[in-house]
Amino acid sequence: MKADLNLYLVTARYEETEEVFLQKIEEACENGMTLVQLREKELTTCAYYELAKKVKQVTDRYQIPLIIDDRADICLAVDAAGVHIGDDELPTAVTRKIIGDKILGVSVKSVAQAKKVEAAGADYLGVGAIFPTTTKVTTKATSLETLQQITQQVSIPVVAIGGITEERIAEFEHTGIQGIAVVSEIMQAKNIGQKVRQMKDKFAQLEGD
Ligand code: TZP
Repeated sequence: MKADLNLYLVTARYEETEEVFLQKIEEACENGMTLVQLREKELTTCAYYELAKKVKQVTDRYQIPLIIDDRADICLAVDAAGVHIGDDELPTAVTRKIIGDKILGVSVKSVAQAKKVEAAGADYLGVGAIFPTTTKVTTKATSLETLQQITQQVSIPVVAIGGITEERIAEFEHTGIQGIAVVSEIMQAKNIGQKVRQMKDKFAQLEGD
């Protein structure tokens, strides 16, 4: 896979202007984010496309791959690095056909799902929500134990997501994850640059397996 999943920013907008939103992404990129996902659920196709072009200008400046949430068409339209899909999207194998060798990430909550999407062509897995989060309405949390079972039973990289704060990073010790995906802890940080650097340091201190 052509991406470093270490510290993965998943975006959310909090009623700020578009300019401020783009500045936040830029500050995160400048300070060590390794991957960015543009995640939009409410925008029209046209608005999603326009925003994706602008975000890609930012990520391109730092040579950080941009992943588009849910939309293979927008990924191809802006020549992003890849797509991230969940349960409600096209099946993994179909998305793989559409995007060719671009990066394909898939959200899963169980070992069975993880094995299935790995076989269908996923490049990496997003597992969560691990901790309580207000960013996404999730039916059921995924335990750290399930996370560890997934990392042990698939050979593609796994990133954890959901309620991840700087303080909670230590809880991922020995889970075998390749990275953490974060929304609010970074997008709502008072000092985004400092938050990114501190989270990266904390993650680097983990033992891994
Ligand atoms: N998928 C599972 S939890 C989640 C997504 C997109 C939201 C994570 O947001 P936060 O603010 O990092 O808890």
